[in-house]
Amino acid sequence: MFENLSSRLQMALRRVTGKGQLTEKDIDEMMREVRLSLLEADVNLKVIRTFIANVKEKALGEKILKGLNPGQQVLKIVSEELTKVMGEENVPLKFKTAGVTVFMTVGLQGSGKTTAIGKLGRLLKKEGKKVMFIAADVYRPAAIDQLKTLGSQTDIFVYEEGIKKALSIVKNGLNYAKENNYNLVIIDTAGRLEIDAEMMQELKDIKELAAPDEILLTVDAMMGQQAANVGLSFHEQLGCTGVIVTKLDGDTRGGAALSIRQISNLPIKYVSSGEKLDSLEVFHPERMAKRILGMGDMMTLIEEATANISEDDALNLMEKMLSGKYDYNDLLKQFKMIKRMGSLSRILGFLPGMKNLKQQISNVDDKELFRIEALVKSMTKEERSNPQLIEKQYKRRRRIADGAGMTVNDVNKLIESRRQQIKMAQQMQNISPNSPNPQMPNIARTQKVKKGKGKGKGRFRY
Ligand SMILES: Nc1nc2c(ncn2[C@@H]2O[C@H](COP(=O)(O)OP(=O)(O)O)[C@@H](O)[C@H]2O)c(=O)[nH]1
Ligand SMILES: [Mg+2]
Repeated sequence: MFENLSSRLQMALRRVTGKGQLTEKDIDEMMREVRLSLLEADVNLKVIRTFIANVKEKALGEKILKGLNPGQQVLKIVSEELTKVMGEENVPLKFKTAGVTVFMTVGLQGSGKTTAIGKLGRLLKKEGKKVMFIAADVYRPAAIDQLKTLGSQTDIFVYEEGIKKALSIVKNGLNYAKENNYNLVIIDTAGRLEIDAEMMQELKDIKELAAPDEILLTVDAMMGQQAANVGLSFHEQLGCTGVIVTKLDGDTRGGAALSIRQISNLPIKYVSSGEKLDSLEVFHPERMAKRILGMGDMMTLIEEATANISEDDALNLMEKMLSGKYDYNDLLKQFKMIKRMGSLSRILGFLPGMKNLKQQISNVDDKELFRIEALVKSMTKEERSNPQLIEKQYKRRRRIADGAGMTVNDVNKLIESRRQQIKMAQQMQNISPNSPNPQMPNIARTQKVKKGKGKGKGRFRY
């Protein structure tokens, strides 16, 4: 996400962050580079001008230049202003307190409406909503099939009547939802490559009939500013309530998306960065700014971790590592956790300073996970739970390697990485500031607290 912009901006900022003292000239030079990187990312000109003016005004203040750590302060200012460009804070979706909440997505054809519906439905269903989709893109039979496929993947009912009048499908669909106690309906509408009056009228009619709580405009980040502007005419005519920026994984530009908030005043509510169902994220401007500037986004990572990994699992693994009982079954379990959160490279992207590393190792590392998984699966039950067996016997290592189509050397590496994992966990435990007695593992005390208060089930502490 924003990979190019991110590395350019970080480079520009490195001019000032390492310095003990800053001059106006330093700031000017840095800002020239910042401006270029924003231009290159296709951020709207007006947005760039305001951004640069604001950062300069603040950064050139006496206090900053003469203060402690001026570079870090400038970084903070850039981060705050970038946050402002993207809209200060997340604006959550609106739900009715009773009855059927209705969302509709609008946007140009191919901008990602249908895909976004599948992802959003999946997320909201996880949060406990009873979700139903209505297939109201009736101009291409393939569009209905696409929604039905998404419905079956997410186990969400799709109301459809094939190719009929969109308005009557929506009407019948909403009645069906009421009768069957759904509390959230998302309507998939048609788009065109260009805005046309007939389509717009149909959308207006659907809006009037369904009185949606959210009209979400999908904007394709890969299509640049021109497309963003065309997309915005939906807002002028329909009064949208929020934006879903799609295809942020496409990179190169994406700056158009960054400009949307300023141009339209519409809040970005979600961002999508892939074709897979789990690649939709709630948009938090501040966290995104930090991520772009390489300052990391631990909040999102922690939220995702707590949603996908239970406290018991995490504690259990940690305990096993500390006692050295961590075996190959546990290793597999950990991979499953990583997979539930997307991929290793995705996780790395959230960590401060990991962006460059991520680019270097991204795909390689996810492949590595699969290779290791294959090796573990080629072990017998006994070998998985008793790591010493394979450490002692070459014959076993040979068999495991052959079974997985790899070499004994690969098995040796796996043995070594298990050892390293245990060693690292033990070292981290010893240097933890919360551990006054290095001999006494933290984990034991954490568990006591947990039992005593009985709180925080399903979450784990940091
Ligand atoms: N790479 C990538 N592709 C996406 C994303 N969202 C949607 N797509 C793809 O974009 C194409 C058009 O999406 P679709 O949902 O059918 O757009 P619609 O015409 O607006 O409904 C499909 O091939 C999707 O798989 C995304 O975030 N990243
Ligand atoms: Mg569609």
